[in-house]
Amino acid sequence: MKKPIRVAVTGAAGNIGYALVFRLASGEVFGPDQPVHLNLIEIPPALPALDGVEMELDDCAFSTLAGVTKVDSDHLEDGFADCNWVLCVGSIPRGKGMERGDLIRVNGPIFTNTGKAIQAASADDVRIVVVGNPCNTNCLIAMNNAPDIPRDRWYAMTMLDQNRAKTQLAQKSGQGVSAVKRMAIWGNHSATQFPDFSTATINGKPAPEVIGDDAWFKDEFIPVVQKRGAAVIQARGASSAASAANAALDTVKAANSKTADGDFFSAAVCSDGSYGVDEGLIFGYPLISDGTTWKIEQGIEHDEFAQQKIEATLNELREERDTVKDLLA
Ligand code: NAX
Repeated sequence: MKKPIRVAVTGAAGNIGYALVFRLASGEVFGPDQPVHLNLIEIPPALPALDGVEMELDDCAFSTLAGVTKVDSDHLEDGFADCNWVLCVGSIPRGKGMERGDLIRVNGPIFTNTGKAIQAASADDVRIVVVGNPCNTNCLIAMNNAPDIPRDRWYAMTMLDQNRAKTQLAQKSGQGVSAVKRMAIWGNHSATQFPDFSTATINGKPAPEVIGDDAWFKDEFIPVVQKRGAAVIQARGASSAASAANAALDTVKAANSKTADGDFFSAAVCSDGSYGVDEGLIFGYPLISDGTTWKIEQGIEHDEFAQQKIEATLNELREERDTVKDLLA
């Protein structure tokens, strides 16, 4: 029997956690022959709910689930012990009428401890996906509190934005979503993100050519993608959960496999200075993975419109970084 892959999920009894852990256990992500051990982490008041999640995992009788370890968030090193993947979901979600920026000081401190504990306890090959918002800056905090972990191991999630954008393009063009490729999300997972339609293709043709309506891209597509999270909150009275969990799994799959020739996927990673972004910021880029590490897609030319959008989201991330300066070790 293969050695189990150990996956830690923080906030495992929350809405996203509940939509995430069963799919992790089912074999969907790492394959039908690969056992998975789940380390489920919650704050102490949520541990009874976590017992219920474990019971339901038992009741699924997944052949790929090698075991479950439940850990309270006061013992994070136990939670991350020997983990190959850490999915940081646990945090306070954005409520109705609340902007992500408001969350930054509430959720930031969770991630100093997270970074330290991941460095102290996780497996040598650990990779981390930060979902909890503000995810770019939470990832920045955790990464800076774990200086011994190589920087290419850290991802903040912009895959949900990529998936939202792909669907908008598919629906507008009347094509299936798998016809849409090369959909880049630049910058912050926030309302300033830049969903870059200029690189997107539909059945191999440039999306702007296929759709042929510049005003639609600028006046509808971009705002719809940027504000989709707020629209879901408005409609559901709660933030995106199933689609967010799906995107977290898509991120793990994309990072863990070779990107198809000519395509890329979106995630926010530690900038090496590409495209004029400050080195060390966690910035959303188009990435090409070899299954272990990634490269930023190079050579994309941005017109003035795109440059302004990228500058705006970059400035927001600089401000967020300045707000949490005291938390960057
Ligand atoms: P829930 O409130 O349903 O669940 C969060 C869970 O985290 C709760 O069970 C809570 O007990 C737990 N938790 C809180 N602090 C913790 C800590 N220090 N350690 C461990 N667990 C802790 O929120 P949910 O809807 O699941 O959303 C979770 C996070 O995802 C939020 O920050 C939310 O804003 C963020 N999102 C990120 C998205 C992205 O694309 N990056 C999209 C969806 C979502 O908005």
